[in-house]
Amino acid sequence: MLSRCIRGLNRNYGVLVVQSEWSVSLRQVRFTCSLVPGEPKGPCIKTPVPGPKSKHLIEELQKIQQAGSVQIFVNYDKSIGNYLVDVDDNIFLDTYTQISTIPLGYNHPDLLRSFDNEHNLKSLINRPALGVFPGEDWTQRMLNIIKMVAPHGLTQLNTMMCGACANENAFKHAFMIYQRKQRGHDNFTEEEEMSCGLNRPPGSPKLAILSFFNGFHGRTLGTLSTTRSKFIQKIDIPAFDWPAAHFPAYKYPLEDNERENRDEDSKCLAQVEELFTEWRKKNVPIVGVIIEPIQSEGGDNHASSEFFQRLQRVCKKNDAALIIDEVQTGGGPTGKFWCHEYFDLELPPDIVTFSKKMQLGGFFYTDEFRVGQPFRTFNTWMGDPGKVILLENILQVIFKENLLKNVRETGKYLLDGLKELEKEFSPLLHSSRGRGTFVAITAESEKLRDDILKRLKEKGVYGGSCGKFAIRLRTALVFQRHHADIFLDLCRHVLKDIKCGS
Ligand code: PSZ
Repeated sequence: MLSRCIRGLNRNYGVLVVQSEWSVSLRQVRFTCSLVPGEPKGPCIKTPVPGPKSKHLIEELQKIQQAGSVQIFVNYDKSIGNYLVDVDDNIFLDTYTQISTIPLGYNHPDLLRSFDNEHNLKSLINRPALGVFPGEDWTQRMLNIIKMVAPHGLTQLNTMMCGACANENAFKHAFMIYQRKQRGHDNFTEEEEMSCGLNRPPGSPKLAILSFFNGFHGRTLGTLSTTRSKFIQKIDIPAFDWPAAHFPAYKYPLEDNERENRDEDSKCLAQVEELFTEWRKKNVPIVGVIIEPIQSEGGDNHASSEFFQRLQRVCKKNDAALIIDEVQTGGGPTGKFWCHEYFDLELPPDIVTFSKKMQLGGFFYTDEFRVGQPFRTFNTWMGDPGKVILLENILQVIFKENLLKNVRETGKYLLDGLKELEKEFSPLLHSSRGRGTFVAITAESEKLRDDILKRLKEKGVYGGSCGKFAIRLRTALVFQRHHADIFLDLCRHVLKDIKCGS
């Protein structure tokens, strides 16, 4: 069926997909067991991308909103496992998974059954204001999530709507807890109560959150002040005047640049320390530091365990909350459930935020970061029981099928493959890096990076970009070696085509 599809493709659009290595990996694929039943054997492209149906739908949507970011319209009934099917019946191997959000691939059978049970269906359709009227099983569901995946030492959990919402509330906890420590108790003065209505101190105190250049923490008004990856995300929006430090920029391969990279850690940490001192002098203390375990939108920038351990010590010394933003890294793609588990921190982080693969936003935190009064961490929905039902099922599949092991093994295979490509096509590509299947490679230029991704898409693979020059993979946890073979083979084709100028 696939070869028919590919022959048709060549005839109609002149896209050369079939070459020798490609056929070899397809033969291998045929005998490989998939973690999601019913997957096709490989991608299959029948029209230019976007195809005529997608194009028409994009034009219709464009009439009612700026839809310039929409690439294709998707058929979510037909999409399956690691394969995304568009409305023109093109089948893509999806290595980007809705910006890293689909843990078990599309239409996983265990998730399709989530609402067969009447109780679960009723939990879905009667969406409660969770801060006021939770259902009888809500506490048990939260306890299940804590038991299964709470980061070590973090006993408290609040769910929210999205990643930005999680970070926004993490900042608020850092501020509220800092102020409580300053006062020594939980009561407010009349002056504080009155001045916050005017957005002025002492009720609205001058406090800061430190973030890192190239970090991404969301687009809501508070988090946007800590997001520093692309101007288009920030321009025209008023921002808090908050400090930023440099995130380490490592030289690759890591094993050949150990000393330089260690010096880079020290340079960045010295800057963080200086900022703490400077802002204290300005009477705007930094009370929280937010950081991604791997800077994702900003270019898949990694930092060493030592860097994170030392950063935690600096935070402790300055009485600032360490907020680890696991929105993109959390839920298993790095091969551990939380990426910060790799860092061997001396103490648990104060707050860990999540969203994406976890289905809804939220944050885990220590007892110390519990707020004294109700109605301070609050909004209408504060999460969604329907999403938590999906999350419980997802976690069960992750542990039952040992998907973190799959991620580590496939990830190693994928990274080795990228390193080979890097050698073969030097200097077009360099700096392959990653943990688990959370991998990236840097292209020689932005133009080349975009060209590779465009050609991959035309051959049936959706990949992602990040930073200025990087290609990143954000596969589902059910991405296996045979999927990696398809990705690597098609990359090789694309690079050969680019090299010989076709
Ligand atoms: O352009 C955008 O708005 C994008 S593209 C990818 C994201 C956002 N990622 C979201 C994200 C994240 O990667 C990290 C590390 N922290 C926070 C967020 C914000 O999550 P959402 O989008 O759910 O608000």
